[in-house]
Amino acid sequence: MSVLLRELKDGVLTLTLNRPEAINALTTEMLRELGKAFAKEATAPEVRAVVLRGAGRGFCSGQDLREFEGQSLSYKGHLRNYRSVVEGIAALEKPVLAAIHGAAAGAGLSLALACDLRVAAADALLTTGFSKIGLIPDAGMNYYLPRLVGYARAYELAALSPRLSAEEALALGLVNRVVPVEAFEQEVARLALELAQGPTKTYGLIKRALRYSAGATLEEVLEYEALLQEVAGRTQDHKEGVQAFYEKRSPRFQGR
Ligand code: T3D
Repeated sequence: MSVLLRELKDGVLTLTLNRPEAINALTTEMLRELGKAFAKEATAPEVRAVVLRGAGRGFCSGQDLREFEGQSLSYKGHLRNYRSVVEGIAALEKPVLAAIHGAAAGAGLSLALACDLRVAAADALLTTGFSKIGLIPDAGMNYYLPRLVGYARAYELAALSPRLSAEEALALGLVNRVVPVEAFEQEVARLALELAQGPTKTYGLIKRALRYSAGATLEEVLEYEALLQEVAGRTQDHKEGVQAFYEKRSPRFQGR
């Protein structure tokens, strides 16, 4: 059985981390598969949204702490595998949704934070976890965590590694919404389909604009968004959206 399951349905590519016996602890093989999936499969035109999730009882317990047992690990080398995944998610001009149930720990949480949206089941447990084993956050967490929750909270979460419930994570802004366990599958499928039926090119441009704004001045953002709006304004989906408004109906976006 593959360590990464892929399913494409109705424009949604679902990537499922598949080592449930270790709460989907990440191995080199899994990271390479994920890197390929975001760089290649997810870029196919028929894919209009991506869901990242875990098999079994949790999302992901972070790096497999048994993979390099007894070896002296070159972190610089090893972290390149994470980098490919995190950069792949950032570069993908399509929405990426993390569906978090059960535990999301360490680098598993890093991957969830690198996604564009996070839906948590009410049983989710989020923890940075790194400091508990004497490490600093990695796999992009130092970038995303302070941007999501601010420096002081990021420091606290990284240094003390508390175990956050889904509701606590929601209050901090780490997840977008919390869904009862019994409604989780349905809500993830519903939201993923809504994204896959949206104006895909525009979603890509939104991602570009928001990412650009993280390191830009107001003047630069105003300049850049005008440039991107030129692109959005020429999409078929923009025409369709306006036409649907005139005709008082829901738009039928094709992602073009
Ligand atoms: O050293 C490096 O490689 C550097 C890289 C670092 C990047 C990181 O991600 S650091 C953070 C690594 N992750 C953790 O420290 C989390 C470790 N796991 C936990 O804290 C807990 O397992 C959970 C909170 C995630 C879930 O707890 P619980 O009680 O629901 O499950 P469990 O019983 O602890 O785990 C179930 C099985 O999964 C168990 O296996 P066993 O004993 O039944 O054979 C456990 O050992 C295994 N497992 C859980 N996490 C990992 C793991 N195996 C390998 N690596 C793991 N990270």
